[in-house]
Amino acid sequence: MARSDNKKLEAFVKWFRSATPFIHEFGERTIVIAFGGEVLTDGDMMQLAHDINVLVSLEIRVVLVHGTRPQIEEQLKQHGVQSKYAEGRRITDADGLKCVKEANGIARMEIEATLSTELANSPMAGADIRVSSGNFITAKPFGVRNGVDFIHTGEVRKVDVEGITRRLDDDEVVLLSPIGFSPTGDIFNLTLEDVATSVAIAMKAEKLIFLTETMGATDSRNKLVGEVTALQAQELLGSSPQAEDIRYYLPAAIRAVREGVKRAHLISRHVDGALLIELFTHHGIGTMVVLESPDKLRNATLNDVDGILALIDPLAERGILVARSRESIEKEIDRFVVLAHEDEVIGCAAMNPYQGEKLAELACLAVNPFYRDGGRGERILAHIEKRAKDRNFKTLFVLSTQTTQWFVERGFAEADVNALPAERREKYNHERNSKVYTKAL
Ligand code: 1C4
Repeated sequence: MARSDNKKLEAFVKWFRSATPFIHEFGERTIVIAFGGEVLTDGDMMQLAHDINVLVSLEIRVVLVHGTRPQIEEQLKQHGVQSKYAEGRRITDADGLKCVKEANGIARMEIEATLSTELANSPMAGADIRVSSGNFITAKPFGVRNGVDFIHTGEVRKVDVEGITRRLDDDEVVLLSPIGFSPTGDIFNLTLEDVATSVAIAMKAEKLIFLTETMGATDSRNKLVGEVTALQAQELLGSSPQAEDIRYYLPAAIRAVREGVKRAHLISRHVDGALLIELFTHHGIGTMVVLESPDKLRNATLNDVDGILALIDPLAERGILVARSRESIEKEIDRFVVLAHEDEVIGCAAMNPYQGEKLAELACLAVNPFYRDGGRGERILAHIEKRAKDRNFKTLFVLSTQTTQWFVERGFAEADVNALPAERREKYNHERNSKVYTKAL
């Protein structure tokens, strides 16, 4: 076997093992996956079916909600029906409703056909996915708003939790269309995000996932935002322009986590395997909305030593941090704080006290590259500053070779090596030639 093949196999084994905690976590939990009708028109449904098949094989309870925008547009065009919009919603009149019914029928049939694939020599071999659709959504009219009658455009009124639960208990995948029925037998055209969010909330889903056209929500500099609390997501909507579908999905994600869904994700449908990356790797892709940040800043314990080493060793190799042995960290563990993202150490720092001179050193400051630029470094710094102040230290100092500007921007000023406490001065590594910065507390 070629060496490169060996490497690929090693990587595969490593990845598979690292996915185990997620497989344990999501098994038998409910995940709602919402995707626009574009997945069908662009020919990406088979790719998505492969990933859904993986989830089903891991006994994850899957509810799919599909959109139909391009299918409805096509039907309207074919039937010469004019589209009318108000308040960002389609007004569905009698002719429009005929098109909505046809579009939903076509979309649903195509999805069911794809999920029924069992081709040998393909990831769907032996899949045997049973799909269940039905009248699980009760709807009410959107009504007359600002004088505009939305006629057959509606909103979710009730979700048949018991009915969906029974289907999921029977190991079926539930497929929902963005239409609902009223007790009077009327049909209403609903939005994909309303159905997906209402179902995720009603089913107390573990996750609500929207497959999006872009990578996710962006900040004011157009940079992808990885993880946000509901409050931060709300602020983003007010302060940063978002792609069109994100403008619909982000408020839906906020609503979902505020009403009990554990996490809501916005991930690109254009990345092959996006669903699997999001669910089975530590860092995922796209934007994740949570109610509160799972980051906890706390004193380190001996259980954190492996995590601290994993974080700082690569930085020490590059000369950014000073190398530290496991023993030295264990011995001085009381000086360390860690920022933990659930069980993963994603940031750390230590405070070295020089009691006599009332000076404290901020050392070993690091944040996992994936989590940078989210204010975490600043949060750790503020914590160490407070800790030093509470213990009556008058000045905080740092030694740095490559991060000097970061400290200057946070109130530190360059100082002479002589500003260091005598004990620290003796240990100063002249070969390293680090710069010294101080900040009065
Ligand atoms: N210079 C200037 N700005 C920087 C920067 C740098 N090297 N690195 C990041 N930034 C900027 C970002 O561009 C961003 O700017 P923006 O977009 O807000 O305008 C901002 O900082 C992000 O700030 P944040 O609050 O979101 O912070 P995080 O990204 O969460 O974390 C760290 C900032 C610097 C902690 C992070 O980038 C990191 O882990 N870097 C690698 C490790 C590092 O440089 N740590 C600082 C070490 S100095 C050593 C020791 O071992 O004790 C060496 C001792 C010796 O003898 O030399 C220390 C203290 O640990 N000393």
